[in-house]
Amino acid sequence: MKTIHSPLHALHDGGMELHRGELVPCFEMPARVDHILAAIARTGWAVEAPREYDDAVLARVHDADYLAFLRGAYAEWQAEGRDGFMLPGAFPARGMRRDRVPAGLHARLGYYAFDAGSPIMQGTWQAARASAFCALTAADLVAAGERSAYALCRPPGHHAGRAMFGGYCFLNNAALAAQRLRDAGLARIAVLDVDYHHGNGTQDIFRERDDVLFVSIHGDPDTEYPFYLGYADERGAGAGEGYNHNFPLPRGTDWARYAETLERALGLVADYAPQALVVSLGVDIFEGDPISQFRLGVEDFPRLGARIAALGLPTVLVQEGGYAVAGIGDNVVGVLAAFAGP
Ligand code: OKP
Ligand code: ZN
Repeated sequence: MKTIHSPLHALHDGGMELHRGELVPCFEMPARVDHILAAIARTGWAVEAPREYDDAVLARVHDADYLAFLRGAYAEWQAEGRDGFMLPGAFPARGMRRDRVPAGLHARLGYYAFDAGSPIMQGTWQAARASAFCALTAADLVAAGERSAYALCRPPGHHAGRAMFGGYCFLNNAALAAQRLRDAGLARIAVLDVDYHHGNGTQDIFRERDDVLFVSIHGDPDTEYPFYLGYADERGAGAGEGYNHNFPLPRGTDWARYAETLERALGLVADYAPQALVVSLGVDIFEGDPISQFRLGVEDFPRLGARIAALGLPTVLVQEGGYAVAGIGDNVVGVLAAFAGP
């Protein structure tokens, strides 16, 4: 199985995030990719650079005004004589205007963001585009007949909405991959999100659609980020009603508990009979993860991979979270091994 990777991810580096009331260095750091690449190098699997795509491909999932904001925000910041990284401090919550995009840079920053945990810096746009290109390239490979491909995306994507960034995510890599598969003529795509955090962006992007099924297993949003989406009663809307399934699980969930829920989730995917599967592969379900609360051990990731691979579907695996940096490579390769064959 091919890994699609771009070194441009490293241009997004060095910010701070507001984490539960404290300003701390971002858990989402370039070293994550180094560890994944090192583990992949030990397997001998091929690593390739992504293809290039124009903004029209990104606009299949994201609004044009949002893409323009991401593209130009840092230059505007520099024009104000600032450097370092940008973080928003105010957001349009209930009772405030969301129907107009304000003019000022800081006002727009909060308008398009949903948390103060996702700094934008000099290289963020380039890194986010390269990350999206990895997912799109992996989707193109699978559309062209490969059984599976792994997009080593960084920054991650599943929290990014049509016109919204947050949770370290700017462009929704998994949604772009799913849309790319649709645009290649595949009729039904399933997205299975196993990251510890609910993929609110992906859910929202496909909420009213029946051509992309979204199934997610994650920490209960009553206490776990992103808090305001990911509950079991969110089933999709309009034509998409019944094509969205959330499985929130409590803190402390171990493999035994996880595996039961996984079977139900996989059953929903199988019943949908999709032409391809996109996996939002967050390995922050690992017991050693510093910001997550499930208890999967290193030995559980090959089990997870084997269960997903047993669906027998053409599969695009898209890297999402995983912040136990030293263990991230083994956990990712543990899942991928089931797809790579003997
Ligand atoms: C991204 B992914 C809130 C910051 C909280 C965000 C965690 C994002 C996880 N100010 N941290 O799903 O692994
Ligand atoms: Zn996560």
